[in-house]
Amino acid sequence: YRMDQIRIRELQIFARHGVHPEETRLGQMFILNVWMEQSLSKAGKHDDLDASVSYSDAARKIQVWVTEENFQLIEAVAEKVADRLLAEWPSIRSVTVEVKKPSAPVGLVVEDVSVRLTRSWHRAFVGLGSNLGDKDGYLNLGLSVLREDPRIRVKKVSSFLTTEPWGVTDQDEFRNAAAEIETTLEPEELLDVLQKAEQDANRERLIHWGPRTLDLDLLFYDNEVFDTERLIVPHPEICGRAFVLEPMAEIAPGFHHPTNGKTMKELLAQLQSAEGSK
Ligand code: A4P
Ligand code: MG
Repeated sequence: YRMDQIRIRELQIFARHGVHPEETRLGQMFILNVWMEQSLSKAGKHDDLDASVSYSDAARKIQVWVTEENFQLIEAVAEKVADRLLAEWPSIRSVTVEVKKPSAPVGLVVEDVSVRLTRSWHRAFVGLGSNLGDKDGYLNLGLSVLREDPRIRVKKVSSFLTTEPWGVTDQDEFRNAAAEIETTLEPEELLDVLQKAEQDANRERLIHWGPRTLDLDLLFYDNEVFDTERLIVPHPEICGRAFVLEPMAEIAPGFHHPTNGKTMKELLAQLQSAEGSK
């Protein structure tokens, strides 16, 4: 379904973005169009500005963001405006930003040149595991990395569960958890954040082999299903792993696995009855 929108049209801002030295020296006019998607139901029905985004506040902030630093590309201008709007107003689910440059030094007659991009909050789930050292400390370290990233909001965290090692069984028991997050990052950018956190955790240890101090897996990203060189989403082993399904069933029992349509609660029950009948 389509969401309600607030739109700021043809906002004119004088700024100094561009690749050519004259562009940064002289400056020129940029024109922005902004579409902010959010539910306006509460604001509309109760005539309540606090439930909406003040377009004058938004326009003023955009003016500051666009002029406080100089970019080479209007792509970068649009990216920054989208990123900041999503961070500034939690009610905004998605923004589209168009940046037009009517006086671009093209050397031909053109009306304007422009870029337009859309950025949104996505719902994702991250699995956390540790079986070495201060396990809870490592899970908390992983969570704090997520919490500190302005492009990530941690919505829900499961309890920390003690689980038997799966796969290679002659190792110490694990502590596992799952977290529901919202993020403006694309899947591969999110993986970068997860892998950086794993590295940070491992760097604190002197042992460079053996069991992992912190394992962060991207379990789900919206309802997307894809398989790239770096990333398989949903994580391929979810349905056979109680240490993933248990914390998932705790925080999102009704969430449907996008490839088989079953909920986390159903998948956990299915796995438990299969294991029980062995
Ligand atoms: N990769 C592909 N898809 C993904 C994804 N959805 N999320 C790639 C994260 N990474 C993904 O991962 C190897 C590569 O997988 C990455 O470079 C990434 O590009 P890794 O974490 O570096 O390697 P790994 O830990 O050896 O593999 P993996 O698959 O994460 O290990 P497992 O299979 O998770 O095994 N038992 C219990 N009870 N609890 C546990 O947490 N964990 C493991 C680790 C074994 N047994 C366990 C537990
Ligand atoms: Mg992993």
